[in-house]
Amino acid sequence: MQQNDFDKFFNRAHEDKSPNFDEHINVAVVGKVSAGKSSLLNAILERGRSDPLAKVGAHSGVTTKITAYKLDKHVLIIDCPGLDDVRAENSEETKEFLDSIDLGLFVITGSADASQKSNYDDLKRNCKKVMVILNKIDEWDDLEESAYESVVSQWKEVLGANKVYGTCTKGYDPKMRQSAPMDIRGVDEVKGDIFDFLEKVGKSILFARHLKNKEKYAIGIIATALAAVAGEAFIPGSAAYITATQVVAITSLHYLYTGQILNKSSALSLLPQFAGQSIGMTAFLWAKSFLPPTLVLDLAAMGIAVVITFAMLATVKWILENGHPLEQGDMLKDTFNDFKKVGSELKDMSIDDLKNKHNIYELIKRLLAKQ
Ligand SMILES: Nc1nc2c(ncn2[C@@H]2O[C@H](COP(=O)(O)OP(=O)(O)O)[C@@H](O)[C@H]2O)c(=O)[nH]1
Ligand SMILES: [Mg+2]
Repeated sequence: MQQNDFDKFFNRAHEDKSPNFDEHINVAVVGKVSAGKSSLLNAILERGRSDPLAKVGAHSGVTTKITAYKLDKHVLIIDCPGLDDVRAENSEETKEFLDSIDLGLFVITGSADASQKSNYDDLKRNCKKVMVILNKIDEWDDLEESAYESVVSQWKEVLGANKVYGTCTKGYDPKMRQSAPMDIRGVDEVKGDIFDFLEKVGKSILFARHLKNKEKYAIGIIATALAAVAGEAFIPGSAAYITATQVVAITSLHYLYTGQILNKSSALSLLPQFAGQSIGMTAFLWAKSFLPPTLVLDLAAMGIAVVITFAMLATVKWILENGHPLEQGDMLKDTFNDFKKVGSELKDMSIDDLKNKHNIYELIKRLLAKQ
């Protein structure tokens, strides 16, 4: 394979795989005052009592009915009793928001209330996806299990919803005793489904960046890349495809930890540095140095490509997590060599094992903890 072919394959694959960092996510959190919308938002974003994003509990009669949280220029969350309150604002920004709401979180509490149906329908009409969340499930803690189950089915019936998530998000009210425990339940399931949805529309990374704990998402990026590399080893142009996978994963990790978009050529120029050969070596020569120059790889080369990709991405994750700049060649090289040893057991894995998302996730987590 020649440099020209490599570039051609690489550029095409890079374009296919790269997330669109210019996208926007709009989220509407809708529910009555005091339903726990602010608390839920804090819990979803993994905030603690001491660093909430949304102020909990304080409701003065004069505050406006809507609160907007602009997490960055890509992510806007609006918290309100109903979309009509957003319409009433009637600004350029609210119009844009209303025209493209990705996700609606409809927050309810207590026993079923048919008067909420029109609000819910309005939300459904205006969002790509709506999730109904019954908050304050601790209200049923002392009752028979069936009491909670029947309230859930009543809510489903009055709203015409097929799923109701149950959550508890108690603990963010500054009026609470310092020693009172946080009581967070059901939020992981909500978060998981939010991410599945955002993944489908290619926007999950824009949201993940705002989580306090980025480890899980970072491991997901590495797992996806390793499965891709294993599959790409046997297709024509494999070295270029594998390089594109590596570059996209590096760019994604970089965005997750820093919020900055690393451009393609900067990411490409990092690759040879893992081998400590930064001067004059192109990504093409780097790929050739560990992959045979044929168009199609063999099984042994696949194992090497997987280990090297793991070591590279684990290194990038480690460096970013620890707040170091990526440009430090010596640090890249030393950390890369450490992770190459740690990752050597990946060499003997079958493609099927590498493509089993759950297993590979657990394995990567274990390997990362070894370092
Ligand atoms: N018992 C209980 N109280 C909660 C729960 N979630 C929030 N709260 C409390 O409900 C009150 C209103 O919460 P807040 O998040 O400000 O609601 P919002 O007006 O919808 O934003 C606060 O005192 C919260 O501490 C919960 O799951 N259970
Ligand atoms: Mg609130």
